[in-house]
Amino acid sequence: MERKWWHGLTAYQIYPKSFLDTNGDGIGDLRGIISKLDYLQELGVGLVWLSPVYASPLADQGYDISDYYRIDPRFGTMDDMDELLREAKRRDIAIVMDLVVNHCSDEHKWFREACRNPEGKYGRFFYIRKHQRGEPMPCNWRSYFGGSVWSELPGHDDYIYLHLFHRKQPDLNWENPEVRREIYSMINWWLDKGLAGFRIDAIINIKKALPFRDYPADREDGLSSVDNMLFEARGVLDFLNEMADETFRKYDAFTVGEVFNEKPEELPLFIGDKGCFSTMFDFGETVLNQGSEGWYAQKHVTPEQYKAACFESQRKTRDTGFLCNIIENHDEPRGVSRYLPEGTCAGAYGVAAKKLLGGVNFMLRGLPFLYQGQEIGMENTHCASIEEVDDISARDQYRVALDAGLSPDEAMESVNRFSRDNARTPFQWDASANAGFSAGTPWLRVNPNYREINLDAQRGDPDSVWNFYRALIALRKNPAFREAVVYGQTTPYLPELANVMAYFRRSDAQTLLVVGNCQDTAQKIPLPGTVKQVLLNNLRECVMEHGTLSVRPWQFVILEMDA
Ligand code: TEU
Ligand code: CA
Repeated sequence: MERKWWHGLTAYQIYPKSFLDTNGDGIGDLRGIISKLDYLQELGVGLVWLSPVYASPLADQGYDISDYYRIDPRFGTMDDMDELLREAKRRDIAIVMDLVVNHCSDEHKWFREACRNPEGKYGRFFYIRKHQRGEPMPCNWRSYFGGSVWSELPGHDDYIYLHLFHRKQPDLNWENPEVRREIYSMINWWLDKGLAGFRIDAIINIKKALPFRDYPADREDGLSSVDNMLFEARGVLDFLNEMADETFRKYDAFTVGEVFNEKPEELPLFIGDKGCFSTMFDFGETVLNQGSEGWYAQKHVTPEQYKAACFESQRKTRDTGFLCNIIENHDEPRGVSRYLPEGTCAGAYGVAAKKLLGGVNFMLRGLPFLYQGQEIGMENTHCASIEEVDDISARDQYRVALDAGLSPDEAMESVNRFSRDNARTPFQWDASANAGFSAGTPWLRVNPNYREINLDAQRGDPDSVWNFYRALIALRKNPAFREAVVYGQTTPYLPELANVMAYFRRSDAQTLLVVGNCQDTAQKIPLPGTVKQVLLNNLRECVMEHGTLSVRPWQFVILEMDA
């Protein structure tokens, strides 16, 4: 495997709207990010992904872009962006932005033109079809946010257009070379500015299985998941390689794809040495227990399932490349609320368990990607009724649950577990009003637990979640352990030992043993050799006698073994 400039870094996702508001309008902004670059440096971050800050009506919080060449005034100005790039560079932090090109906003000039003249040049930028009211739609696909993927073209009762996501996110027609050229020029414009690369949104969706056709209905609404279409679509890699040749490859840019539904044999084509992306996210754990029914039917993930999914991802990438290891992002609940057994965060072992989850994930081979607030152990929030929920996906899932016969309370329970709002509540900087996020009214309610969980309280506490993450990042950066921590292969150790997640990371010269005891009871674990030193421990002591490691509930250790 070829070595790349980004391999040894620790990456961090910023959701700008919720990071830090500097002008009191309740919305996080670029100036807020600039003012926290020293913080990110102190934490040890080497690469930052910014969720979208482009001009946008924010129907899907910026994933609906109305101008790719402008910064939304709510986030700041292009001068702020340039300053951010400059200041980040001074601190050795690479900045990557979101690339959202499966769709744009219905307020983008291309779509406005298409509405003016559906048969003209810009009509061909989208999937627009002639259609009489009452006729069946060209296909019965369900949009990711609920309802048909087809909506009436504004201003025309005899045309419809395709949107796999919200109706304010019309899909761009990648089959049209003019669309692709526009996208590539835009990408190069940003790379010329000094951007290090992109996180590439929903990219697998750009290739549609054509001609449009129905698939078997899989819910009460009579529609069919887009997954069925994606499974059949062929040729997405032709688009992606063309894009990489025209853009990223010329700049040695860093790219991370948001790819679900890849076919196993395609993995090297995505992230191998000649792959179209540098890397992509490991969603192996994210998709656990996801069925076609919806959130309400989704069961809690057990530690055993979690372990098996991690090891499977490690196995399938060992000769191919790096995936990005995550426990959460802006589309998911908080990792600690999701993967730790119910009640753990609030219980006696909460802090230890949060560190354990962070540790077992961070130490896997790949690029560790933290999401803002993860480093202080931020948790899910709670909404009493659907009116308090902002997330369009959660609102749709509430309906899905009601349609399936659940009571409003039960439906809210599933919304509270999975709502994207969980990750989007403002960053908890300190114990002052609004967690120090804003002097105004935050756009989304601050999690009321901010008085206990905030950065300020954790900074000076050597036993805090934050100081633990800092130690993990420092270990990854330490040249003495780089070969094992960054490049060492992962080998599961005693995988059959229930609720214990243990693995080796081995380089030619070193063997590290990572052990996490994912349960409320102590456990004795045979040691596979002599321990040279304890590199990291989420508790104060580490008991090792007669070839046995005795771990306490939720204890996590990294041991250096005699090679
Ligand atoms: O998410 C894509 C998304 O919704 C996935 O969950 C989807 O299931 C996948 O594409 C299937 O192939 C991204 C963003 O992260 C999210 O915030 C946006 O709402 C969405 O795209 C639309 O841009
Ligand atoms: Ca602001």
